[in-house]
Amino acid sequence: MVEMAQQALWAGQGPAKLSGTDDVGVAYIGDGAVEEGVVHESFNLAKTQNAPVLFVIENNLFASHMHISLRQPSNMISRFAIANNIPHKLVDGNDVVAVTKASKELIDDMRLGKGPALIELVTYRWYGHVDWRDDVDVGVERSLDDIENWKARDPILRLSKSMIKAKMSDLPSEETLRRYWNDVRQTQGEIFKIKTD
Ligand SMILES: Cc1ncc(C[n+]2csc(CCOP(=O)(O)OP(=O)(O)O)c2C)c(N)n1
Ligand SMILES: [Mg+2]
Repeated sequence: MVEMAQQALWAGQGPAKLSGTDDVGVAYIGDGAVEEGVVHESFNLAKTQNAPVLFVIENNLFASHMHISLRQPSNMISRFAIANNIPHKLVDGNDVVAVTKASKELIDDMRLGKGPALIELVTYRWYGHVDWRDDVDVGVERSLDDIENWKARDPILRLSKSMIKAKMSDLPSEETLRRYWNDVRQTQGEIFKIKTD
């Protein structure tokens, strides 16, 4: 996971600097992965090299089985952008439109030569770190209420609801979308069962 941050750093730095293209590197990093020292070296290096890299932090509040409040003195990962003088945005990670808009603004600036940027997407991990079930991680402590409240903020359903409301497309109804979603979940479950049987 963390190595990818470094690769994106060089992917961003290489093409843009050597061939003059407006390519940018994008590194996706979890709130737990941020605890690796190399990530902080990458933030520092990206800034000092003015590399066009967008660090996308998926802050889903859990690293494997531990909540962020048990691991860090603050639940805001973008404080590391401030420490490195990197422009950043803190966004509702379950709002597809907000994420797209904020990312575009940061990437537009990067393409003007303003160097790296960081976007923190606050969200919630519905499932286990390594599984599709809700609470498979050993020792994970969280309430079912929390999971249900976050599920009500499902980004895909939220987006389709606003598209239907804005009459932006002839999308199927919410009920049909829910049926599709349940079909996908069921198929996922069946595949998993075949694999583990
Ligand atoms: C380089 C490296 N160091 C340590 C680990 C061990 N590790 C496995 S899961 C994990 C935490 C991941 O947390 P996060 O990035 O928030 O992912 P999530 O649990 O939300 O899927 C770590 C540190 C690893 N896989 N790779
Ligand atoms: Mg996480």
